[in-house]
Amino acid sequence: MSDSNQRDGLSADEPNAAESNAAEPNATKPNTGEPNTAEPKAPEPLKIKEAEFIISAVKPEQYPVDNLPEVAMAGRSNVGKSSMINKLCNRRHLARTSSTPGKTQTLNFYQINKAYYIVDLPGYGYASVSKTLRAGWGPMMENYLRNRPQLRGVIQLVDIRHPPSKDDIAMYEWLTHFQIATAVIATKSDKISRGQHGKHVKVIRQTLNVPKEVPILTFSSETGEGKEDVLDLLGYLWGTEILEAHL
Ligand SMILES: Nc1nc2c(ncn2[C@@H]2O[C@H](COP(=O)(O)OP(=O)(O)OP(=O)(O)O)[C@@H](O)[C@H]2O)c(=O)[nH]1
Ligand SMILES: [Mg+2]
Repeated sequence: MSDSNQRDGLSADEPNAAESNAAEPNATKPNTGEPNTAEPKAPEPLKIKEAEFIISAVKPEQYPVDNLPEVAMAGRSNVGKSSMINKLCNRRHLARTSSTPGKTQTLNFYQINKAYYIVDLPGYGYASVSKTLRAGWGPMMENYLRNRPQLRGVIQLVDIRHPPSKDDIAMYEWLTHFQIATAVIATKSDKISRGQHGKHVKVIRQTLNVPKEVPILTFSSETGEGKEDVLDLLGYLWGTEILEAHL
């Protein structure tokens, strides 16, 4: 697919921004690379009542065919993608987590409320994941992100403690380049004091060059901080199909 693979015109009442208490103005919508033109629309408050692991896919033929809206979780190995999925779904062992980086190496599809998918992507940026494996899932992930019409957006996770890595920057630039709606979540927020959140989020925003209208939420899989905001964000992204139909 070419650069014309646009998911534009997204707009809705937005989830609360993590840095709303910080020095920066409220952030609002995921980055689409395009101006928002649709009328704002209030999202339904989202509750995850059912979450089911469907498939660990390594090729497109294995992706679900039921045409439900999908949101994918991207981020460095070990940043907490699988842990976040578990926390959002109130399930301890739905997605496999590990303190050893590189646990998720396939595209794992979780069906939510029989209506949506969350897709757990392999983590990038860890040398210990063998080159052969990376060579395998790099193109697989790229192919998925560029050629999956059901994909409504990507949530990119970064570690709140550290400035984004080169890989984080490359990932965010790549998503922006292909005009994939992208929101950023600063995770492991329990690891630093609340008073420091705004400062760290600001560094993340500057380093990734995230426009001020794009939300950077904070989240912790340990404490559940930010869970409601992330659920709102998911609901918003899944719902963008309806808005596009009205353009
Ligand atoms: N303190 C704290 N630890 C976390 C948090 N989220 C994840 N972790 C820990 O970080 C480690 C990695 O978490 P995973 O969820 O497996 O990370 P991942 O991004 O899925 O990693 P890959 O599958 O390798 O890409 C585990 O030991 C988790 O317990 C968090 O919010 N706070
Ligand atoms: Mg994982």
